Amino acid sequence: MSTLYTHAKLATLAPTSDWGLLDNAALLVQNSRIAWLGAMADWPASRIALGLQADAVLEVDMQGRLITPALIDCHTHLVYVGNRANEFEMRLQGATYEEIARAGGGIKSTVAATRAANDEQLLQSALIRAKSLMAEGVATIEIKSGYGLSELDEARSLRIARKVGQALGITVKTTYLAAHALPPEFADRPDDYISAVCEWLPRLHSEGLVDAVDAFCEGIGFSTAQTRRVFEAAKALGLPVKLHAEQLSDLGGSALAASFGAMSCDHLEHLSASGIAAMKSAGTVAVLLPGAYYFLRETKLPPIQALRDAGVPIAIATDHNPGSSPTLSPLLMLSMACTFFKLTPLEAFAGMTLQASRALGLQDRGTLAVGQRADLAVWNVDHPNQLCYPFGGSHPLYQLIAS
Ligand code: DI6
Ligand code: FE
Repeated sequence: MSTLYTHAKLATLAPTSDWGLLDNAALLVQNSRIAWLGAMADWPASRIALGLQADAVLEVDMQGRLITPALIDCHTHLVYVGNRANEFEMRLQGATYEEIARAGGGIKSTVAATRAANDEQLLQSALIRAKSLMAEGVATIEIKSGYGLSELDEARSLRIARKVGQALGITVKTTYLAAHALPPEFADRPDDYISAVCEWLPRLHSEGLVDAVDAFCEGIGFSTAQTRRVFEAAKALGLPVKLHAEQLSDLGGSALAASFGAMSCDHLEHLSASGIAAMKSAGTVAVLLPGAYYFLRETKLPPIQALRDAGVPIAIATDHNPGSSPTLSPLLMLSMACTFFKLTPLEAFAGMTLQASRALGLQDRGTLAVGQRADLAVWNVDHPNQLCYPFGGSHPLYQLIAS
């Protein structure tokens, strides 16, 4: 059976300079793909041209609602237990994120909690988070490991990430982020830890657990030399890379990542002109994370205009994690991308659809076009700019259709 969504307004995002709005339109889904879209008036002739009998098409009246590509959250850390509200309070009293991390809190405290949890606790908490993202229109989620930091615990996190996708009928792309922090077993031996990270990777990859490889390249994370070793291990397996880069300082991680053809560099508040040029020539997407910018009370903005001028694609994601971005609202991120980063609503929305698909190396989603996956978000708004303008509690999603 084919399904035709009728009387809809479509925001196709197909011409990238524009919302690609189509009023009084219809969209045909066959075998989980968009098989046709166009004006309602063109449907009868198109149905015949497609060789479809009228009774082979189930018609669903959208009553004028807006249909967009489903959202894509291309940067999350969904698999962990616990919370870091205590560190939030410490930061409000003057401690910095870096000081807390250096004192053994931060990522390491979530690693301890995550290692102590059982599989069911870990899965259930990840499912609840993923469902919250879906409630705001997300049908593709990138999920990083990085709160296990041992071979067994990293494998467990990645397996749970895969299970989230299977259980909820959405796409989950997994990212191996063992190079996130130094676990206690390797205290003061970061190079030995990186050797272990590189050794675990082929085994986890052979289990089908890894879609991409990431690292936290930062003063409180890993150096560019250590990141390079992780990227060499990924390259040897043909795995794409991405990087947490230039969030708190400029180590030149973006240029390194670009030299490995990175799909994305993420955060980028301290990105330099040479980093931008390297990203542009490698076709690397800039993933901006307004939640972390807000929650860490950053004041240095990513170089948005320079990224725009250079033609580097800009994506937006939640960066959901317990330490620097405990948000589960992609729509709030769209609003913040506009208010903090001065993206236009179209840039922000394309950043969580079209550009986010590029950041994950996915060509089959992020726009409404024939042949694309029929991952659709149906909204109770008249125009997609209304998705970027309210902040908090707007609940505009009518239906998520995840193929
Ligand atoms: N950058 C981030 O935003 C998260 N990881 C990273 O490398 C923060 C992770 C955390 O604080 O738990
Ligand atoms: Fe992150």
